[in-house]
Amino acid sequence: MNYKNVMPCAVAAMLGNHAADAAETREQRPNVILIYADDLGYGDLECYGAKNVSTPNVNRLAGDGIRFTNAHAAAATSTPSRYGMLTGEYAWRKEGTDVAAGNAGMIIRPEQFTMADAFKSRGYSTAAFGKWHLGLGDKSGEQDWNAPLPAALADLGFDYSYIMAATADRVPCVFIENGMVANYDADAPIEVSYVRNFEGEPTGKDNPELLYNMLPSHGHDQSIVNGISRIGYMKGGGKALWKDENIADSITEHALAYMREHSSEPFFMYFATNDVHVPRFPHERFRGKNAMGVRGDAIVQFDWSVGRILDALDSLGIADNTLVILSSDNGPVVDDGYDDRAKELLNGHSPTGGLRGGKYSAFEGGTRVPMIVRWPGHVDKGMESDVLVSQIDWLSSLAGLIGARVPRGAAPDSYDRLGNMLGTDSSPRPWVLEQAADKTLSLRTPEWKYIEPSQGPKIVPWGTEIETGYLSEPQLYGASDSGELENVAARYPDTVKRMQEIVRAVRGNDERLLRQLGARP
Ligand code: NG6
Ligand code: CA
Repeated sequence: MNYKNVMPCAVAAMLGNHAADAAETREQRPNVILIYADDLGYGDLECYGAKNVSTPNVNRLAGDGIRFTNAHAAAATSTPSRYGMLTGEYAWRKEGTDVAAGNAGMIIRPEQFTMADAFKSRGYSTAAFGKWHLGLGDKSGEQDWNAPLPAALADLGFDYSYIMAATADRVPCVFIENGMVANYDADAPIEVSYVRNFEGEPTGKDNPELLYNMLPSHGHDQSIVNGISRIGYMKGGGKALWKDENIADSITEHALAYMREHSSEPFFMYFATNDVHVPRFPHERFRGKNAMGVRGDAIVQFDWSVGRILDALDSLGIADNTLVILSSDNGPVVDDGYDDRAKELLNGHSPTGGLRGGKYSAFEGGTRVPMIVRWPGHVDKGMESDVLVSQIDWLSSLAGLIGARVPRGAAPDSYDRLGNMLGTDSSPRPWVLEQAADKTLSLRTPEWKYIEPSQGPKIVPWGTEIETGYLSEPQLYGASDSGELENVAARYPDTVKRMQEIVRAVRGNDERLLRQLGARP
């Protein structure tokens, strides 16, 4: 039995009922809200055992739904993970899907089918808020940030968007609303370059005296906005420039306004927070209360955003008709390039919840993430599931839920595993595939974790001190060895061979081989 209910009740009987429900709900069109945190680790929430931080709103969500303990992002960094989740195609299949610059051109191309397209095709209103990090405009480096961008989220199925182009540590430091800089300041035209600085503009490297809010620890020494230096160069922006302390408020308020406006029609909302990515600079009202310093404060700020959304669902009377999914794009990192003392102040907290590695790595810390699903009346309350699931399946599963048709050839890596998501089917996905920062692939099954041989360095080379998990020979760890400490590849050559064959079949898109191996999800 893979499902545990923390409340004593007849789980088996309920699963039976739910199987029937599942068929019915396929014809329904609940609102769907995807709350997607940035760099939030498997162990970073109170209901996942976090120390020193309380996350009452996320606890409430988990208490009303299913908390997954074996859920995986498709990649250990943002851009490829989000690409996979929103398109249902592994990012390593496509060039140019590594961590994107702030002036990257649109990485998901307009003709590609996305999760938002699935919702649109069924008459939903759709919106995206917060971190985007999948490129904007037609071509990298050629955007005119002072005019509407020719290729933006509307081309990917989002009717409305209020987003950050990349991450808070990358220029341009402005919100973009429906393809145009929000609050645009005509007196301060915007220019962006990832190659050279603009004449006369200060940088963190040359003008550290201007860094009144935060200092970099590695990288992040280029243009200065709000007393914090970033990756990339920008000029102008004026009153459109964001203040880091207001980012959570800004995206949350925009999301709430959208929910109010669309509460009487089915909507899909992708709510991608800036928390808890660097630079961590939460609002004053969250500051100084946490033993872990700003990283803890950012987790609390994330929880606050979650609470605002849940409260809005209640006050609008649409909570029962809304499926909420909460997760993270990749595993955690402590020092990710700013001197915010996150590492010194952990005070016994393990952001990965004891898993090895972290963001960027092939070890479990890179891709095992929190995942909570709530849908009152359809998903049982207070459940815990250790079923193996991957974000790559969300597109097809949600399409299945609302009766959307995935066009032939689209979302090639996404399988409809709605039953896992709603807790009606406890059979695990036979495997999930995970991509590390250098594209080393790992294969996780319920019993094993295999990491393919690769040549990279043992430790992430740019100062975060995370173990990559790269090794020039195959690695195999038993599922019970959750710390991935004992490589047993030499002892189980047949298992290694089988896992390698599955990886080969997936890489080669070889459905027949997958079937032969009895490993089709
Ligand atoms: C790295 C950045 C890191 C972070 C990451 C992307 C440096 C030294 N490090 O290159 O700070 O921005 O990229 O994070 O520049 S992600 O969560 O968006 O993938
Ligand atoms: Ca991330």
